[in-house]
Amino acid sequence: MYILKLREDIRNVAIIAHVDHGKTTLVDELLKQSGTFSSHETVEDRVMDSGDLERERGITILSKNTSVHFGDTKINIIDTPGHADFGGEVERILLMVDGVLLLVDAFEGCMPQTRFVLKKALGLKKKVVVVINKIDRPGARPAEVVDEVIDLFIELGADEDQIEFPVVFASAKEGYASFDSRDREGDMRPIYESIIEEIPAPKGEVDEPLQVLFSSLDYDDYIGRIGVGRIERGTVKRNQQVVLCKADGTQQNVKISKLYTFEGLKRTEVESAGAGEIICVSGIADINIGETACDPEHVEPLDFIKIDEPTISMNFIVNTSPFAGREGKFVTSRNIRDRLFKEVETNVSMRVEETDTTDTFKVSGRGELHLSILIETMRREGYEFAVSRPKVIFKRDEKGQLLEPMELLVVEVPSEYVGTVIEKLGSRKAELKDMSAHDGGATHLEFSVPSRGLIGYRSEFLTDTNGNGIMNQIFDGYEPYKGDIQMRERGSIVVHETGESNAYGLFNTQDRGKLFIGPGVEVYEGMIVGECAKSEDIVCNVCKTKHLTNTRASGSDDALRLVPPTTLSLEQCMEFIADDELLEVTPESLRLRKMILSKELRLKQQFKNK
Ligand SMILES: Nc1nc2c(ncn2[C@@H]2O[C@H](COP(=O)(O)OP(=O)(O)OP(=O)(O)O)[C@@H](O)[C@H]2O)c(=O)[nH]1
Ligand SMILES: [Mg+2]
Repeated sequence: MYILKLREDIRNVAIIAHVDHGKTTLVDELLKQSGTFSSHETVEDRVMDSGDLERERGITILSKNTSVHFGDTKINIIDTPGHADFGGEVERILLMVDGVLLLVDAFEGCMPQTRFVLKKALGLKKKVVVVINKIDRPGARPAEVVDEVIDLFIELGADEDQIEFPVVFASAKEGYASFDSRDREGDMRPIYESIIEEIPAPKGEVDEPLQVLFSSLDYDDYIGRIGVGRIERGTVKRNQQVVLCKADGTQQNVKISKLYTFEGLKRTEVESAGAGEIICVSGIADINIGETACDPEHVEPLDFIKIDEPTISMNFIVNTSPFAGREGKFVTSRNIRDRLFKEVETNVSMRVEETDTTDTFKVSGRGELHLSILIETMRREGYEFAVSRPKVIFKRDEKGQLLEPMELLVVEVPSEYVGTVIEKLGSRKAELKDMSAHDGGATHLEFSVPSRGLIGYRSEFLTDTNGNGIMNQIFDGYEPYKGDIQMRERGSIVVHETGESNAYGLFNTQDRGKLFIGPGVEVYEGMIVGECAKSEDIVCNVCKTKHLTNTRASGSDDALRLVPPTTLSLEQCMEFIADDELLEVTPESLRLRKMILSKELRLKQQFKNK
């Protein structure tokens, strides 16, 4: 039998987990303790979260590569995003590695995304090392969490080999790890050792014909587009001619002008690299994810896994508000079109479609955060546009039956809120699947709920539980349509005429609901400045000034007590808007508006609809 050689000097590992379970913090520690940084270097926390939005929000959005050395072995590490909306990333990243560290929070235990990423890893037959992290947390329950992980492996149909997983207990934050759950000191050595002993060395012959599978893309202002992939077979050299096999089956002759490997946080240029290595290449202008670079004499493309389909979509529309073009640099249909189509080249689980109207594009993604990150990125780049209410993507089965996306929702709340949560979710067609009480008074609830029903629920949930609840959701396949859901219970407070809001106008409006703006804000007719306490929209004059009389009334404007306005975040705005409303996005402002700005025309439209 022919036995493939192993690259004993390399390990390729991805770190996977539910959001916030400490992946990026663990990478920090693995970098630090392997001596990657010199002693005088100050390294910021979560150094791999290098994007602006990543740092601001404290979440990982794009997976990133790094490497550390332990003894004679180079460990290539890929930090992955934990948020469910970026799950598409994780899946293809797994193709570059031979094993994973599955992190589970010692307090929270297994969460929806733990299940999702573990399922993918097991499905691709990757070796799993379980790391019970945050062991330092008060209330950490490592033994119970290990049991939960075992149950999860069984439930996901792991084979016997897989179930024999090694476990390390760690505090990424405090910088120690141990095979004993009682230890609270030490260093990261047990993690490095587990990687080297448990995760198989990559297989591959350096003398065979070249085959590189690209699973990720990067961009650099100086060198342009960069393909990140793993050498499955052979050796690649700088300036080598290769045949690039595209996803559509076509082939292209290209030259790899430069070649890099990951060393710590940097890309280091190398002359050549052999099977088992993770590399970056530049010089291929239109390289895409899923493509294989082959030796021209042996063109054998590798299979690429199917990326999960989008479940939610919204329209990106040219801004037509009276304030259009004031704040943005890129405002035309052409600008928006080009930017959106550029996005989908690298953002693989996103789709963009043209529509019947040239100024509207339908953008589909894996969830609200997936779309809101794109919106935020574009506005920071100087784009201005409007978006419509996010809608879930329906499908039909073979028999023509309407299907809708479902979510598995896991809620953790103090027991006094259980009633409200169940009731609210019930009206959103959620079905309670599981309920159990934890020590310390928290109740764990699991629901199956239409994705549709969860749009806009998060802020309601936070209010209902006074911020004491945690909710996590994950896409859970398509099911037959569950029937109508009454969406927003309240109407909007709509501006009567264009002008500037003032204290008097706002004072006279604030009893009607919750205001989103304070005085001194420029508004236009048809703009939305608050949520109405009633179920229908009301039109208010927030720019109205007091009639001047000869004798100044005793209470001047200063005496008008205004309730502080509620400022909505981008996600809250997206969740707030109704079907006949839009969110206007510019580099400086987020404005809510009716699609039809004039009250008269809105009434006519309503009349027609009846
Ligand atoms: N107490 C404690 N906190 C930790 C530990 N590890 C990470 N944290 C904290 O948990 C939070 C999330 O950490 P991250 O490293 O960003 O988590 P992540 O898994 O990379 O998150 P995503 O990439 O967004 O999925 C941060 O506030 C960390 O400081 C730990 O071992 N103990
Ligand atoms: Mg992270």
